[in-house]
Amino acid sequence: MENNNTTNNFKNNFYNDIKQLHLAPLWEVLSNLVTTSPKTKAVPHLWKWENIKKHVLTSGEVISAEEAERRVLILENPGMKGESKITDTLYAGLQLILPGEIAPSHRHTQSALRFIIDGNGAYTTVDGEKTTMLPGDFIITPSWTWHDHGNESDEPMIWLDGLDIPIIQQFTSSFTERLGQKTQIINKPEGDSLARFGSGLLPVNNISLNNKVSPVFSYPYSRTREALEKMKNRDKWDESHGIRLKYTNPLNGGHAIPTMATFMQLLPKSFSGKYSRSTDGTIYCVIEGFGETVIGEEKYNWSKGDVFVVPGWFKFKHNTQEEAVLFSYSDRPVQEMLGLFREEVME
Ligand code: GTQ
Repeated sequence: MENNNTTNNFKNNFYNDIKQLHLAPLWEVLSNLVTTSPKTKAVPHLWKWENIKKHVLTSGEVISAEEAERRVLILENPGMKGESKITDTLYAGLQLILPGEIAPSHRHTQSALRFIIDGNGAYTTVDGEKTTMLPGDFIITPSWTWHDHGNESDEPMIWLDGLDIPIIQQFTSSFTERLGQKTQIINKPEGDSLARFGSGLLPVNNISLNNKVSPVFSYPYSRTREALEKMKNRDKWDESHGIRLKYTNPLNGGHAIPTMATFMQLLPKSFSGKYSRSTDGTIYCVIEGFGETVIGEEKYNWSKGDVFVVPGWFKFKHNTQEEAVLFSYSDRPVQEMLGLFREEVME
């Protein structure tokens, strides 16, 4: 008895002493730190366009784009409330620009992508070049490029914003600046970057082939859709992902954005996909069609404008009623660079 007490006191003293010195015993937390397979607080979730569109539009009556700087409703993962994250490493939001409004020019070290959901012909200006936005278009805002958004059309425009905010947070590398003027100077004609870099040709001179980010700012849906359409009758469908293309940097064939992989995929009518899983939690946005994604054992029924998230290492499969087209993004490039990316098809 006496001996036991002595041992207990000895141990308690040890734990108290080390705590005072900001030391902690690994043996109490090791199995939570180094897990046998990925663990995340993120949960699967589906945001139905028909339920959220009206609230995005109402945000236009609550605050102006200029006052808000960016008028966005964040898509928060229900498992990570208040963290402004949709997965552990990525952010998503729905941004609204009303006719006549301008979201003033700024830049930041976070990279952004825009996937256009609704509206007709608002614009974003990136690094001196204006780009008109149409549904299905994919537009990038590389790290530290000036960008402002505006709407000279007569309809509200809503798009999905994807940013690497949590990654930049992890690396304490967030910087931002405001230009101090609403709009930046436009010094290139519209379509310049696409003409120069997005036609299967590259300028011969003065091009650095190891630029980490694509020099193409805008990947119009018309071209993406045509590529999928041409491929669908000839190519073998992937048993889990249908026909899936990745947006690339034409300088090196890598991902368009260094921190975020971006994809567009076509699923045929009556597709019944095989379960698969991968280490990159992925955000999907529906641009055409109807279907469902089964995440774990739970079914998520989707249609145009819906956004859903599949957290990393959750098994999932897609089924369709109609032919469907899905945009998606994840942190895959970072995992690939670090040699961490894994995926598997489940039997
Ligand atoms: O459009 O620059 O959803 O800076 C969040 C932060 C959009 C933007 C967001 C941003 C932006």
